[in-house]
Parts: sequence; structure tokens; C-alpha cells
Amino acid sequence: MSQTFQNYIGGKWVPARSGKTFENLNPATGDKLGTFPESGADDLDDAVKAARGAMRMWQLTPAPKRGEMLYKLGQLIAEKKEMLAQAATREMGKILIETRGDVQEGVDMAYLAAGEGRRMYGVTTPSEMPNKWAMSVRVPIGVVGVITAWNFPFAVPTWKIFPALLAGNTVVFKPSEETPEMGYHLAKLFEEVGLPAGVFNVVHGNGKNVGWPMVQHPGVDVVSFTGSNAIGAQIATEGARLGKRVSLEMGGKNGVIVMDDADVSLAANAVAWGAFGTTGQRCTATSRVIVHERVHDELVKLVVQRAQALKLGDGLKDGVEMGPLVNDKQMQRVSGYMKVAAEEGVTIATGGARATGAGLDNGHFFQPTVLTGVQAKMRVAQEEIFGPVVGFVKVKSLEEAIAVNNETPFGLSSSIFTSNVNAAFTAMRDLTTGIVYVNHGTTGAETHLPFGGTRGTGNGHREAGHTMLDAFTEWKSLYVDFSGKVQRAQIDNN
Ligand code: UN1
Repeated sequence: MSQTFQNYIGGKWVPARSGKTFENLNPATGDKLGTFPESGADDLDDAVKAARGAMRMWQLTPAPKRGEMLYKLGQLIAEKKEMLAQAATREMGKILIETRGDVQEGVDMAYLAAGEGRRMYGVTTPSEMPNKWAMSVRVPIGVVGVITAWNFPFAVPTWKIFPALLAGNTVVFKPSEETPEMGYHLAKLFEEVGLPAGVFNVVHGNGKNVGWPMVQHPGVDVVSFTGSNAIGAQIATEGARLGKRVSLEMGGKNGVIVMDDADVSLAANAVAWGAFGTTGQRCTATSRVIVHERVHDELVKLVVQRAQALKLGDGLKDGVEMGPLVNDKQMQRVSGYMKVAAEEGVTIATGGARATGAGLDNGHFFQPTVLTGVQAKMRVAQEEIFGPVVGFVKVKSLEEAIAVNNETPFGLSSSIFTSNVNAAFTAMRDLTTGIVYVNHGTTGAETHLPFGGTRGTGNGHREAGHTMLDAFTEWKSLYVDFSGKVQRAQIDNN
């Protein structure tokens, strides 16, 4: 039942001008799911023109009205949650309870952004002069280009697209070519709620032919990107050269600290969920456990048990607990890190190889993997693997644990398990990541708090939460002088 899909440009469904297409495959079964336009710079240009054409009308639509549209969209997403979750599982592999969560984040984000339509607060402040009035307001920037990854094919685009639209920008969206169907569904939902033509556009295709022309297009004012550091760095460099606003969300190497006073069984469950959920393909995935030597062996034993008990398979099937990696490239990458682990003298306590057997042979399945004897500076403890692999680093104290956690090129999420309130507050103060959890794993950020990280994880921006509009608005300061005189500020007002 493979279907043919199209781009959504200026309110119309159109193929790529070149007529080229690509296939969308199910990573669990290898089945063909659909054919999508393999677009190029010409299609992108059409979409940017449509977005620029709709800009003025959309900016002049009152923000509460823009918000109402997002509210209706949220309701529609909620109604279609199961259909959307199944589509997401089919095209990227994670299990249904996780794709339901992914879609639910879209609902939450729609309601959050909708409410913001009736706030969008500016700041008023007194003027330093008599009979003069001053305030500052947020204004939209123009056309926002959105480029996202496949691991959260619904939630992450909504963190960017909903605030951008609410603020009065128009959007051109390039979904990941691994998850194009979710991009199609989002456009279809916007069409159904009656979003005016050109306000939201989708162009399918790869990074080279669509993403890069989007970064370079003079009609795109802001680029919001979630993906790898290598690509993010290129976008930042090019964006700086062209004077664009660039918001980047990139990798993680998230650590869970487990102290000797922790509930070890709780920590083991959290580590297993954080490391193997979404098959480890989250930027917030737990990839390091920084554990006090007194509870190390007990924790390793419990996490290994949980890893070995996980049922792998097609995420649409009942009882399956972990789906496949998204494609063969990821399989090569994760397998490659097993060689690195061996070279570094790390012990593979469980897993370490492709998973095979009934129902697994046509998919990209990898065994849940636990590495022990990892040292803080090893490549397996420093580089993002993006698979179901977690490494244990043994430490002797809280200070050492915090130092180990902080010494990576990334700074997205971290966590501490402890029953000592002083240790918890010390960690909250000293862990240098954008998100810190206490007695909770590294995944599961909520949409109404800022999302993002330090160091190589980003470039200072935070998505969602009360920071959701920052990447997508400029500040405008307004002064009104009603004194009837020329009043001169600062230097000569005595
Ligand atoms: C991502 O992996 O890009 O906090 C985002 C979490 C999710 C978001 C992950 N809500 O794990």
C-alpha cells in the first residue's frame, strides 16, 4: 500500500520540479512505505517565494488569532494521535508508546504556543524624560527555515514551527528524509485547520539539495536546525557569513550519576529507559553512567539484566520494547563504536553486535549494549554514539562524578540519583548541562521548560518553554514623545 506524496508549497500539493522521487522505508521490516519528491533548489525557491508572499498578511493577523489556529491544530493532533503514532513507528522504528509520546509533545506544544498568542509580552519602562513614553515589543523576523532530524519526527518540528508561526513568521520546513511522512501529516493537519496558503510549506529531500539551499537562500531569515554537530557547524558558519539568525540543537553525551546512597534499583530502571528507549537515538539518551564504586557492581548487574530481558522487534507489535536503528548508516556507526570500545580495552558486559533471529533479520536491529571499565576520556565516553549503548565510569566521590560529567564536548542533559539533599543541590549547581534531573533519567524533557544545552550541544538558544519565541523574534523599542519639544537624551538633559 505504498503511496505517492508531494511537497506542500503555497497551499498546493506539488511534485518536485525535476520529477525525481525517493523511497521511504520501514527500518524494522524493510517494507516500502511511500514515494516522496526528491526536491532541489528550484522547489525550495518556490516555497520561499510562497512564504514571503504570505508574510505580510500573517504578520497582520492578530497574535491571539494565530494562537487560535494552533489551538485547533492541537485538538486535531490529539484526535489523530494513534494514526500519527503508528505512522511514526512505521517510518522510524521506535515503539508505539514512544511515538504516542512524541505526538503528544506536539499537542502540548500546540496548546503552549496557542496560549502564548494572548501573552507575547513586551516590556514597558519609564522614559528618562518628562512627557515621553517607552516600551519594547517582539516582532517576527520573516521566513523561518526549519531542518530537523528523524528521531523525534513530530515533536521536534513542532518546537520550532509552532512558536515561529505564533510569532508571525512564515515557515519552510524540510523534514528528515528518513521521516518524510510525518512532514506530510503536519502539512495536512495545517491544511485541515485552514492555515492560509503559503504560511507553512514543506519541501522534501536531502540536506545537500534542499537543506543547504535553504541556509543560503536570501529569502530565508532564520534557520532552526536539529541534527549533527558536523552539519550544525557548517550551518552556523554559513549563517554568520550571510548575517542570518541560526538556532542549533545538536548532540549529547548525557550522564547519569549514581551515588552510593541512591535507590540503585530505581537508578537501574532509569538508566535502562534512558539508554535503550528510542533505541538510544535521542540527543538526551543516557550514554554514560558515572557510578560510585560502592554500588558499581550491583548497578551493572541490574542494568545488564534489564538489557538482556528487552524484547526487540517491530515497534508496532504488542510486547516489543525496543525497535531498530533507523538505517544501515546508523548500524555501521554503532557497530564501528564496538571496535573503538575493543581498541580502548573496554569490556562489553552485554550486547555489542547486530541482533538477529526471528522477526529481526530484515531490520536494523542492534543488541542493547552495556560497556564497563570505561574511562572518562575514552572516545566511547566522549563521542555521541546514537545507539543503544551505555558505558559505565567508576568514581570515588561526588566531586569526581561531577567533573567527569562536565568534561565532554556536549552539555545537554545530566542526572543524579542520590538520597542526600546536599548532594542533589550541589549537583544542580555544578552540573554544566542545559538540563539537570534529580532521581530521574536524562530523557523526558517537558515542553513548557526551555530545552537545549551548553558547549557543543547548541549555540546558546533554548527551544520551547518561556524561551520559545527568542529565536524567532526581534525586539523593537518604541518611544513616543508628547512634550511638544525637542528633548535630547543622555548627554545634555540637565
Ligand atoms: C531529541 O532527542 O532530539 O527529553 C529530543 C527528551 C525528549 C526530547 C528529545 N522530550 O528526551
